[in-house]
Amino acid sequence: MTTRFDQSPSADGLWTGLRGLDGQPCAITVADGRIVWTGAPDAVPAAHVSLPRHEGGGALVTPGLVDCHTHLVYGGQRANEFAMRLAGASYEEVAKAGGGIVSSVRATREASEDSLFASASARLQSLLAEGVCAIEIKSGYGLSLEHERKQLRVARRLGEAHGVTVRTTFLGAHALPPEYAGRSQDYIDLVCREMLPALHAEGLVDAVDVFCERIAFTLAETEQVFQAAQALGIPVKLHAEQLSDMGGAALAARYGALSCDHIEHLSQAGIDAMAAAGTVAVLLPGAYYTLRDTQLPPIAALRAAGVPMAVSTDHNPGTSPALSLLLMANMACTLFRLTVPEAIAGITTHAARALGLQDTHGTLVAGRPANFVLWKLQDAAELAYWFGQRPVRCVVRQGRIAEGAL
Ligand code: DI6
Ligand code: FE
Repeated sequence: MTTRFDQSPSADGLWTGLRGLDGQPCAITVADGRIVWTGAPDAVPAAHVSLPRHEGGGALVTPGLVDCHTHLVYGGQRANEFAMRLAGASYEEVAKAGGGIVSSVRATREASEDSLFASASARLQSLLAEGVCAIEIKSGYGLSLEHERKQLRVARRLGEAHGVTVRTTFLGAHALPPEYAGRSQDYIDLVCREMLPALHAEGLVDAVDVFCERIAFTLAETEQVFQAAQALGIPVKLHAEQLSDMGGAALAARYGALSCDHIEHLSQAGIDAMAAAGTVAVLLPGAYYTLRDTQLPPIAALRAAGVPMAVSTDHNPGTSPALSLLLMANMACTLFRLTVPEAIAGITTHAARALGLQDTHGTLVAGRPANFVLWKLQDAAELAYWFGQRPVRCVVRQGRIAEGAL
């Protein structure tokens, strides 16, 4: 399939006239799509001096951004629920009234694979144009083998077509499908015994997630899914303590989870367990904002415990219809009081770690695939300062100048 990405120019050569996040001048050499050297402009290896030049003109450079928590593939949209909430209904009341996740399940089941690909492609393009070079995409709006497979296949196709690293997460335990009403255990058995093994065998599952919440699945059900994942050697992560403290984070940490996400109601015990397990805290200010939540995640305690904090869009049609990771960085600072360096690490280094991609993404290091962004900005703080604009000059993704130009 011919795509715009395939036609983008190679980024191979010597990139000069750059400034790093520390404000210091720097240069990068790219060969065969990989970073082969990075350092000070006066230390460029002699062998690189004659390579084709890409002159940055003093542009700020950062690693490619990483959006580590999205539900990007779904049918329809849910602006009607936005209106219901404006009229006073809570997220839980909307869900109980037949809206919520289950209404996206209906629309996703009705949609063809190609139409899901087309709608998710358009959304993905917004994120890519802002510098995203790796993204997690969850299933969870199919809730049957056939329809979860369809979502995950679309996620894989998006990665190939757009030249972006996609990590797929199986979120079969997102909500109880209507045909299993009152039979939660039967559905969890289906998830563990049929759906997960089949999708894993098809190479569609990079990680497994559960929505552990009083409106979704219990701690015991969550553990059953984790056991099934562990038996197949698949890493886990968790939608934990968003609306209440269920003890999910401590459970996830016991299973060596990559991340616990949302965590507004996270307890100190949960924080300690995450710190000990090296589990990343994924902060989702878009959902906090949309739901007009008032319970702040325990940022100071996470910081004190040394838990790495990532920031993500949580893009989904119900609680976070957000398509700007920089806006999320801004909100993480304004709403959650992250420092600017924390917010930048949250959408690069720590986000990569939340996906198990810490050895290939999220930092500018020789030997890694060339994923970096040149910004029309003077100061690193501007990354989290502006909102509603796209200050990208160009994006090098998978070794190509994929967005913008010099
Ligand atoms: N947490 C979320 O943020 C989304 N799912 C979840 O478990 C919300 C999904 C939706 O409302 O469609
Ligand atoms: Fe989510």
